[in-house]
Amino acid sequence: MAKLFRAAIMGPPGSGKGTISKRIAQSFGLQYLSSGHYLRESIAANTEAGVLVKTYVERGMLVPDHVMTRLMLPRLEQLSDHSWLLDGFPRTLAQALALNNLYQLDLVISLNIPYETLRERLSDRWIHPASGRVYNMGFNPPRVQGKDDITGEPLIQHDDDKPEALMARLRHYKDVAKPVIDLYKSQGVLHSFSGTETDRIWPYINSLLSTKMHAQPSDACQTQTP
Ligand code: G5P
Ligand code: MG
Repeated sequence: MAKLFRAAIMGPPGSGKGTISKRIAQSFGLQYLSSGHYLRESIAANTEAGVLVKTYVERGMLVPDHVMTRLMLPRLEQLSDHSWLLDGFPRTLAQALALNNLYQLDLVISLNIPYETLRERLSDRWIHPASGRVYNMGFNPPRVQGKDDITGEPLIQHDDDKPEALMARLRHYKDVAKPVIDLYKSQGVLHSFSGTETDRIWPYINSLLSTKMHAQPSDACQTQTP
């Protein structure tokens, strides 16, 4: 049996984690777990935890570590025979250490995208709430403005993409991510990608994954796109 492959993708809000994760999952058959998706699912279910989570997400604040680890780690336990990719988790050093106690990551992708690019992208992002399909009015607009391509239902904007919450998310990201990035750098699994366009970054990530998934253990490297 092929060795299991465990990866995570990090980056500020709007850096393309979701877009790139879906391409990785499709191209390499990894199970894809998005922290934002599970949080929104718990908000939609209106459980006690969901009501609490909503108060953080709405304000663009990080959900407490113990809530996040309780949300994410049991899902990984159910995937013990699968290769997987985490999007948006771990976000803090406490989360990374909790994950580290259970699993050694083979690869961590870190996306470095200029602030102005992030701001433009997120203020243009619209979602189909029932399916989670994401549209961008410039990058991948819906066929009919304001409507989901498949169902024709109305698109909405996340509360956490609205200007005030967005500023708070971008401000916090750097401070919180630094020790996590340092941890993965010290473990030799971190690969960083810089650029303003997902389509230009993707070929480098695709080629890295092709190499890593066929040749382990991985070596430390800082991959920079031109
Ligand atoms: P999320 O849901 O994890 P964020 O804040 O990390 O949210 P987000 O918004 O989901 O990040 P992304 O996944 O990095 O962004 O990016 P994306 O969705 O793929 O792309 C963003 C937009 O740009 C899309 O419209 C896409 O189509 C477009 N786009 C992509 N590439 C290009 C391009 O090349 N050009 C152009 N023009 N457009 C492009 O987390 C939400 C909240 O949950 C909590 C926090 O409160 C967080 O704010 N949370 C956690 N809290 C604590 N710990 C954790 N681990 C948490 N995880 C989530
Ligand atoms: Mg996302």
